Amino acid sequence: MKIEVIKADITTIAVDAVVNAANSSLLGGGGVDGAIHRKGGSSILEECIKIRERQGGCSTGEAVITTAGNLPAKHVIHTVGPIWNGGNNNEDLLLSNCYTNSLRLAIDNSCKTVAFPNISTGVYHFPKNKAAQIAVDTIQHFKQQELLDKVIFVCFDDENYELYKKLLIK
Ligand code: AR6
Repeated sequence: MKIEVIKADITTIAVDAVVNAANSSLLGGGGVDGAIHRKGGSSILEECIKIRERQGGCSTGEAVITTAGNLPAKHVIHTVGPIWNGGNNNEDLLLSNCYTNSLRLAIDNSCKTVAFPNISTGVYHFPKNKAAQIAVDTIQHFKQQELLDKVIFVCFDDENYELYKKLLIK
């Protein structure tokens, strides 16, 4: 499994699954979530609403999958990152779970290429340096790597891009 880092808008990436940094309502919001719903169109929200009716949203650290609507990707995996609350509220494990559970769901849906945004580092205020370390560490230690071809970390801001490059390009 290859691991890459790029600086881009995740709504432009043609992979089997792009991951969305959603909230537990699954009803959309700002940041990357807003961009995915805006560009992907209403079919994504329609499926999110069906998932809500079935299971009542999505818990922190968990993930659900929908169509990608008009996006170039095939699927959107919606995961809910932890809101940073000082660091003693299980934030690290919950963030790591987002990456692991998203990849498991990708594999269950025959996805081979997956693109991640920098989950929780926007509105949810997870420290970027720590979040990048957790993301890279979790992906590098993922147990079923042979079932995937490529994971791309899609950074949107320079700070995250530099952090990920430092961790990945040695
Ligand atoms: N492509 C890639 N990354 C992006 C894009 C984009 N188009 N837009 C923003 N980012 P955030 P969170 C980066 O706030 O912290 C929403 O309202 C951004 O620079 O989107 O997990 C949800 O509904 C940052 O590094 O997500 C939730 O309520 C990263 O994406 C809440 O925000 C994550 O920032 C989730 O907060």
